[in-house]
Amino acid sequence: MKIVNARLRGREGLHRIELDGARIAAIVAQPALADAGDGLDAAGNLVVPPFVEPHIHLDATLTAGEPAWNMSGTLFEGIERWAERKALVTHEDTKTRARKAIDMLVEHGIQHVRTHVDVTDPTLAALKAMLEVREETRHLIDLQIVAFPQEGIESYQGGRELMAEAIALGADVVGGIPHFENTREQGVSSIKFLMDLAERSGCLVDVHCDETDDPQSRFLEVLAEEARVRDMGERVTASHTTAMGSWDNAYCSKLFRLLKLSRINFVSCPTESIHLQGRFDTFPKRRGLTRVAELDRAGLNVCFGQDSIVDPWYPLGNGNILRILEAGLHICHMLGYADLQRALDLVTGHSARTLQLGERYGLEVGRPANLLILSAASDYELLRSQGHALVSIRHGEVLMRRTPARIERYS
Ligand code: 17E
Ligand code: FE2
Repeated sequence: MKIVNARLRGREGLHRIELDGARIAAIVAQPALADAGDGLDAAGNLVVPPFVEPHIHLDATLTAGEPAWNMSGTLFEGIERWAERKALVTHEDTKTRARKAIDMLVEHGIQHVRTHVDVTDPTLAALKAMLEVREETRHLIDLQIVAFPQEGIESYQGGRELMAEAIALGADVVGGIPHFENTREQGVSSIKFLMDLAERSGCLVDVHCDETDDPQSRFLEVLAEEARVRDMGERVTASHTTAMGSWDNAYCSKLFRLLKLSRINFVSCPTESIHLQGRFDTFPKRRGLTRVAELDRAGLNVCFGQDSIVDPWYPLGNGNILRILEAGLHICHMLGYADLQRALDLVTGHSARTLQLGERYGLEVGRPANLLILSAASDYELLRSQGHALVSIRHGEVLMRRTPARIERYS
């Protein structure tokens, strides 16, 4: 298969991309072709590697209102409502809902996904279901499973054992939730425990860290320091870190030095955080997001995720990561010219680095033949037009094709 008239980010002119089975065989500059022949015609639009979903909870997806709605809109009520739904979770129920959500992701050009699966359940029913989904959907996505202790590692009965069992069963990533543990000390010891577990097992780390407006929540420094001394930074991710929006500049100026030394990754879920945070404020009201632009300017790796699709924490969502990108750029004051030129980094290359995809990702000869044809010729124009992935190619074959809406004008 070949794609012609492809525009590539950061390169002049148009290109032909040749796929040999499941690999990219050649990328060659070529003037515009009026007739695409037997090639797929990108028509001068961008061709990029697949979108990445670096942070989602597929085990909780499509459960909003079951059995009750989150009426306060807080993270903590979300956790309570989920605990009620979790009691009803079955193997088949989890698989059915996760498969529906994966279809939504696929339809928006996502081929790499990291999902947090709640392991604070003595039966580990959701985890066992998601391990099967990971294998059954390999033709659609590459799925990383995080062992995520929603109700705590130290604060939940048997939390440590459940985490270790989840990793032994085949989870890819060790999670955590230090700001939810009952005490500061438990938060700290949970991080030491999970970093030990990751080091022993060779797993990656992705911690829900400081997902609160409480400026006293300061577990990020603990996670970053653990990553630094163990030299594991690139394999470690801090998700949410919304308290950073409430920490003062003096603290952040010291903290950023450590963050840079540690080289850990960051995920922000802007639609989720603007909805869940700021809930204890009247006015002025905090935005409740981490310092995305500032992390980025400091040279740290930061990307955007969806977090939820219709669950106890967030009632909306349709799988479209570009919706998250658009909202995030607004909320984080990143609609300046320079940010618009490279906005897709936040849902492609930066996220791939967070997931440590390495040579399994990217438009380069020899790498997997996974790519998207988009509906616009630049990052800026894709955002402005609220464009889409029109074609998603995986393992050298067309996985998804979207026909844009057609508008008829009568005057
Ligand atoms: N659980 C959690 O602790 N935080 C979230 N944002 C979601 C689940 C969606
Ligand atoms: Fe999350």
